[in-house]
Parts: sequence; C-alpha cells; structure tokens
Amino acid sequence: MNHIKTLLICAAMAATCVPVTGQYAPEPYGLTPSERQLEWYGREMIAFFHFGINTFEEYVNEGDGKAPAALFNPTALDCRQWMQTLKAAGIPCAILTAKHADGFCLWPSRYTDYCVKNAAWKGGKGNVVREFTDACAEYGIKAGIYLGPHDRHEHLSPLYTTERYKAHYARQLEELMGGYGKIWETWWDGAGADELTTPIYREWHRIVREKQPDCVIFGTKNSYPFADVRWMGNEAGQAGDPCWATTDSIAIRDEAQYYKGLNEGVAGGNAYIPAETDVSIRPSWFYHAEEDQRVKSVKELWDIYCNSVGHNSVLLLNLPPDRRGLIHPTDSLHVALLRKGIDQTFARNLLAGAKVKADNVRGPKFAARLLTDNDKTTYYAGKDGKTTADIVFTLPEQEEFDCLMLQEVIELGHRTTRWSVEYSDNRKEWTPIPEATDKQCVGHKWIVRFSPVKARYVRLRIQDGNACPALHTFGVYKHSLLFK
Ligand code: IPT
Repeated sequence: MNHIKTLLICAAMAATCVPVTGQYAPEPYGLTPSERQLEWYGREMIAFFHFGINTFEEYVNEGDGKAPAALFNPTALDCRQWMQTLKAAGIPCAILTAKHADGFCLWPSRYTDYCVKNAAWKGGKGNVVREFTDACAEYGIKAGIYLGPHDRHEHLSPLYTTERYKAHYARQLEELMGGYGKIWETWWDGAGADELTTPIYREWHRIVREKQPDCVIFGTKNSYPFADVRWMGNEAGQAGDPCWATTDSIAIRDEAQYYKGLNEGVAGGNAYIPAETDVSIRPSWFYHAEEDQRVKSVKELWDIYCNSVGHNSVLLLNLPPDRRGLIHPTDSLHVALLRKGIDQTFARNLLAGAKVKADNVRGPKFAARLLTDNDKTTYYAGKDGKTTADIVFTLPEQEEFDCLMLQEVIELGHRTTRWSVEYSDNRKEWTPIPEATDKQCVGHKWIVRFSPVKARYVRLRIQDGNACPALHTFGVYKHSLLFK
C-alpha cells in the first residue's frame, strides 16, 4: 500500500517537475521593441493636425515667417470637434503642429512674440495647445506635439545663430513638455533642418526624456540617433514591402540607399526603429478651401491603411482644421467610413471555425488554432531551431475571400523572413496567391489584398526565419463593400 502511494507521489512529482520545453515561450530573436515602441504600434493610427498661420494665408504650406501674427484668427475653433472626429474614426492619438516651419507658435510662448499672444483670435488671450491637450484629456486621446526644429521666423533676426537657436528651441521644448500634461509623441521634422546637428538634438532629447519618459520621438536625419520611430521615406502613404522595424543607422552617403533604408528597413539592421507613415488626407498639409473636392476617398484611405498599418508601420494621417478651426465634414466623414470599413472587413475571420493542422508546433500552449482565437494574449509558436512551418486550415465549407492578415509576436523580434499563402479545394493541389507569395517580414501586422478566391483549404507556409515562428493572428477576410 505504502509502496503504491510512494509511486503515485513520484509520478505526480514527475508530471509537475520535469521540464517540458514546449511549455516555455521562445527566446526573443535579435532586436526587440521598447515599451514605448510597443505602445506606439498598438495605436495603429495617429491623427496629424497641421494648423497655424499658413491656414490663414492664400495657399501657403511652408510660410516664410513674415506673415503678421494678427492674421491667425479661427472663427469657431473647437478642439472637441476634432476629438469627436477621432472617436468616430477610432484614432487614439493626435499630434498638433504647435510650431511649423513659419515659426508661429500656437501657445503663448514666453520666448517669442510671434505667437497667439499677438493674434486677432481671442484678443491675444487664446492658447490652441491648451485647448488641444484639454480636449485630448477629455476624450481620452493621447496628445502629441510637433515643435518644428526649422524656424524661419527666428532666422529673420539679425542676431540669429545656430547656437542661440539651440537654446531658444530648448526653452520652447521645456514649455511644451513641462506644461501640458502627458505628451505621447514629439516630431522632429527633418525638412529644412540640416544645420541642426546631432549634438544639438542630443541636448533637446535630454529635455524630452527628462520631462516625458514615455514620449515617442519621431526622428530623421540628424535626430535619428534619438528616434523611437523613423520616417518611412515618402509622404504618399506607401510603406515598403518588406518594411522591417530594424534598419541601419542612417548615413546619407547614397540617396537611393537612404530612401530604401527608410522605406523598407534593413533585415538584421543594427537599430530597432520602426517606420511611421505620414500622409495628408488632402493634397496639402494645411487646409485650403480649394482642395475641398480633393479629399482622399474612402477607397484611397483603405489603400493607404493597407500599405502602412498593413506593412508593419503606423499611419499618421493629417486632418488639417480649416479657417474656422474645425475639421471639414468631408474629411470627418471619410475617416469615419474608413473605420467602419476596417471594422466590417476584419469582424469575420473566415478561418475562425476551421480545423487547424501544423507540422511544427511547440506544444499545446502554442497550438496553431490560437492563430484564429482573436485573443491578444495567446499565440502560435514552433519548436526551437525549426524555422519553417506548414499550417493547414480546413474550413467547414467553401468561402470566398480577398484579403489576409498576419501578425507576429513583435516582442520576440523579427523571426519569420519568408512566407506564402496558398489555397486548395482538395488538399492535394495547392494554388498560390501571387500577391501573397514569398513575402518577407511580418512584424506587427501584414495585410495582403488580392482578387477574390473561393476555397475550403488555406495553407500558411512559413518558409524561412531567423528563429522558430511566433505568430499571433492569421486570418482571411472579405472586403467591406465600403472599399469597393
Ligand atoms: C521630409 C524630410 O526630409 C524628412 O526628414 C521628414 O521630416 C519628412 O519630410 C516628413 O514628412 S521633407 C518633405 C518635403 C518630403
């Protein structure tokens, strides 16, 4: 009797004590995102508000710093209306141009007269940055600040030197980073800013980090060493294919190489700086009534979404307020419909009810069926050292789809480096989806669109990787009719 008891205890101990490798998460591979970068990826979309003295000039987007401050006079400014637009569009974060290249400041800076203090608006008593950050707080939107490094108004002073400007900008940065609550992103535009060297940014970076430890820094060119996120290389909403989060420190030796490094990143690059995609919903960055008929269509916005968020990037979409200080109704409508279409498209993963079989599974905690469970905390992983996997989904019945989405566990680094998707009706002959053949990176989210196909079987092929696959989600979908 005692003997049996001992045996049972031993067996129970063995079951709990013997390590089963398949229960442990894979080790991260290579460079991985910081907490700030993870938070940033989770936003997916950010709104950009280009608003300032240019808004009140005739078709100006890069003011020369000479327009009189009095010109700034929105007739019905209401930042809460901006936030309502973002809520309807499911955009959780927004960045305001507190000072663009013209130098006009949207807050009453102690260090310049070229600001709202001398605007006609509210008799010089207004503060757009305050109204913006207050509205963000009220609506639960994360506030970001663009304080343009290049300042044409300051340049007009005969006393201007780069050294003096370095101190001037630092004081303005302190005002903004210290006086308006939590700031989630700051934007160092490279345009016109070549005189501002890396040591200058080092100083400014210290201020951001001291006052706002969680603030994501958009950096480019000379501010690149301090960047959490990089410029994506164009303003057309076209992130690269691939678009690695890793890249090499940018040495601008060769223009073509520079743009490729921004747009596509560099596999195995020495820095983890994912790409942010800045693009305007209108042809210009600032509002011009002439462009009211040229607001990007819902379909164009969907293309941009797929080519940015769906290319392992985050979309920074500009919605420029008009001369009243309001988002134009066409812009609001188009982003609200974009959200509606995205939600409709991804509401139904056609693989959700499928049977799943994989030839490389780490263990029950990392089963392939977790790819379709719509749970952010679970994921599929393969065995250590095995970098390929074939995962076959058997649908209850034939379905039509024209879109797919794959997500990697980005906390574990860029793992998969080549993958394809195929379909079949008999599980013997497989037809590749040309648009989804030999894809390279996955990252936070990869979306592929193609002509509609009908199938009962879908096969995800992980053909190569740096380490065993670790994937959150895989799905096939049918586009919302809003995107036709
Ligand atoms: C371009 C800058 O060169 C780049 O560094 C980045 O700041 C980018 O703007 C932001 O869109 S200049 C632009 C006229 C392409």
